[in-house]
Amino acid sequence: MSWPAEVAARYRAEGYWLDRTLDHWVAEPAYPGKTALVSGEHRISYRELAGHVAELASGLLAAGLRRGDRILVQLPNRWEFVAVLLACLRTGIAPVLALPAHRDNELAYLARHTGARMIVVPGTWRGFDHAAMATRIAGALEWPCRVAVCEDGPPDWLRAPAGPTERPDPDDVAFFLLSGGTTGTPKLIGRTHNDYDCHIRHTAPLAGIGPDTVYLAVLPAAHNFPLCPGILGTLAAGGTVVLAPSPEPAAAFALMAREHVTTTSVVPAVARRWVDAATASGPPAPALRLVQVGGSMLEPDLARALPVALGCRLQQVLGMAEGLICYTRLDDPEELVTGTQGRPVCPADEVRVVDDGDVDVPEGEIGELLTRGPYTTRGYFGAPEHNARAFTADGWYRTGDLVRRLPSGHLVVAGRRKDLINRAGEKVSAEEVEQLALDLLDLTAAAAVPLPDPAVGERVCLVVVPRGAAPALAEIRAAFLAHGVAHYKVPEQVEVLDALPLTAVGKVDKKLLRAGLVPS
Ligand code: OOB
Repeated sequence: MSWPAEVAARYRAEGYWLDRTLDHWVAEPAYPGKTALVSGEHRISYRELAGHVAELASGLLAAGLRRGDRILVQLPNRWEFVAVLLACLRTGIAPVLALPAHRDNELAYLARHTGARMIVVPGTWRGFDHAAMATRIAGALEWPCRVAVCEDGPPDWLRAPAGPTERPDPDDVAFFLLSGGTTGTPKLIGRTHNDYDCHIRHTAPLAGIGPDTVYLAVLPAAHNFPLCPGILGTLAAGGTVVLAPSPEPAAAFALMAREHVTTTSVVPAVARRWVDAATASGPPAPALRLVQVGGSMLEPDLARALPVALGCRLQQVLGMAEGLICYTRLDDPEELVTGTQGRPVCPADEVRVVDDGDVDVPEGEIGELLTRGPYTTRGYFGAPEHNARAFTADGWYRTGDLVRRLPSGHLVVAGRRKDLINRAGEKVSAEEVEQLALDLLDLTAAAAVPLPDPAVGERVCLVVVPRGAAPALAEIRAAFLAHGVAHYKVPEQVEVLDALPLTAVGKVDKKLLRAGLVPS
């Protein structure tokens, strides 16, 4: 699914799509000797980065991959992530950006669904053997799929002497992001060079990104939030990207002070820990100018406390891997910065707020946010049935978010219609957890619902109707983990009922379930 020809023509004519590839700056960087990446003890200049990218691009081709092929990339925040991503951008091989937290359950599905021809992983990371997992998954596929293990750099066989490569078309998919989905299986969003380049050009200036930016990538780099403008926007502008292995305050603050970090992006759960730590020990880094916060609801008290504790400005971000991004502006009055989730970043972003019948609600009233625009996808990869529900016939994406629009255009998130649990910014599909519970446990029914949690915002509560003896939480967790389910999706509380409450139309009444639950 892509933009209709007349819409694409308009985006080109109006300068939203420039018909260039996302790696346009790599081959001839503006500041070749300057540090592009800081990763552990590695400091990599733009010139060195260009060398790595050229060798990896040739290596991917020498391994038999071609433009249009798909590979899985599961790398933590290390320089190899950036180098492999840029090599893919050069060759038109589309990486599926998996999270380091994903396990067999998620990666095996992604490999199969995308026909992946290579899996790129770290060796052992945080005590988990990613190389063994990737080998298991690749071995179970009916087609050849190589495993590239990056241990202090990509493997030697993935490097070949730099040479000419076929260049992708700017309308090709640059990479696949995972949706914060609501369906039983994760959905993939193919972001094109043209759309993502537009996205970067419209966010970077609003976050003050320039050659003097030192950006700390502290959220998993495979997420849209740290990629744009974050990693890709900072590199395109000639700044420096510092890759942080963890958002843990002591380590992150030390890195911020040492590298004179100016800008970063975090989810509210991380913001809360940073504000608590900085309130005790003082602002982490004098150079810090801006902290972007998004991914889940930011409480107004935390929004007010953050600039004081961290000694910088706050920018609220309402974003989604599907496209639309809203920012509060650097010159917005304080009440908009603390009390709203910003307004769309691009003049061509279209926004509607509608009721159940898709009729626009009056300004200021709550409704579902629909959106369309030059960097908002028109459909998920290989999911025609889901696309028919998630998009209107004329291309609007149904975000599932309930919002109110102010006269200034700023949006205030008021809740959501979609059935997911937003755990510290990681989206967990209720349907996926329910299906796993039914498959792995002896149950007649299961419902996954969010429970308020002071540390992560919402956690996964599983309500079960057992067939026989009620399973204990430990048993449920063990079954999920043994099946290779990512840790953040594993239920953290269990409630046992004789039957699930139903609505008048016979659906599970999740509102009633949520209301009756007490966090333990
Ligand atoms: C970001 O992207 P996703 O794809 O993981 O999740 C999107 C969903 C939104 O539809 C909304 O439900 C929620 O996450 N969300 C927020 C929010 N920002 C995102 N809910 C409340 N307040 C906010 N500020 O989460 C994402 C992508 C790019 C930038 C920032 C966040």
